[in-house]
Amino acid sequence: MLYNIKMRSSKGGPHEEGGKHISGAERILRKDEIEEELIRMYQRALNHEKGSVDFINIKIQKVNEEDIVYVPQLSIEEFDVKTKDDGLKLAKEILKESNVEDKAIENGINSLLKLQNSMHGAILIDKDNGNRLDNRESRGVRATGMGYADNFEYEKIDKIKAANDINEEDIPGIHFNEALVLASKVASCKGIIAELCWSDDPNYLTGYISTETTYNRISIMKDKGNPIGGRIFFVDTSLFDEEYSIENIIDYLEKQVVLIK
Ligand code: WAQ
Ligand code: MG
Repeated sequence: MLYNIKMRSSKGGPHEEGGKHISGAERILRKDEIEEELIRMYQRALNHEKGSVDFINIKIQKVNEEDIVYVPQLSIEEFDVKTKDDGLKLAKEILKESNVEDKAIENGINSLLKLQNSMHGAILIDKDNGNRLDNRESRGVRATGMGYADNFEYEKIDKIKAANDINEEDIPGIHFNEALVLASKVASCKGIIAELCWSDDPNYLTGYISTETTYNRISIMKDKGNPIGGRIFFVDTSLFDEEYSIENIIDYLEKQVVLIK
């Protein structure tokens, strides 16, 4: 039996009452793994570099085995750049190689650069003309329901944590692991051809461009201290028809349970 464990924390009240989002996390785990994870998520919510929280929501939800889709993990490429400008330039090149048109690349990157606040989820953009496709405004579309089929990757992280007595958020690899799982789910969605992301954690400068096959990590995508991050999912609308539309994509992102093998 598997369970989806989700945490979200905010400051100034719950998210739905206008509180500021501080952190969120989710894992899909076996029953015997849940108890420990609840404590970890609680500690993580409390100890975030973005500040103290006054609202924490932790949700546990059973996952039906028959609803699970298994997808491969993206392969990983790493790029070291010296400046944010070099990072963004490389990001544009990778997007272009992945068939995203110039206009959409420009709109995508600019819509993240001009955010006044971080969104809760991602912006969906038409990969040909750069138009925004979702109507979620400042909330965006949040991908949920993903995890590793086997949790050994997380266990590795836990060992590092125990050995070094550090906070979950400061663990080398936690951002990376969670982003890789998210990007692998997003890439498995029919119609999404690429994703662009950088963190909203002020001191986490690494971002990525993922394509249908590869997670391209770029060492610097934003200025140190910048608390605004975001995600863009680039969508190929040419395969839309009566049976398949943006609603199906949003449904898959928000609801389909996906485990990474
Ligand atoms: N679905 C859609 N968008 C999301 C989700 C989600 N589940 N979670 C976060 N976002 C959006 C939201 O706008 C956040 O402000 C933004 O992404 C950044 O989220 O070393 O830490 O959780 O290879 O801060 C990437 C590089 C780190 C990792 C990403 O994102 C690496 C990161 P954060
Ligand atoms: Mg963050």
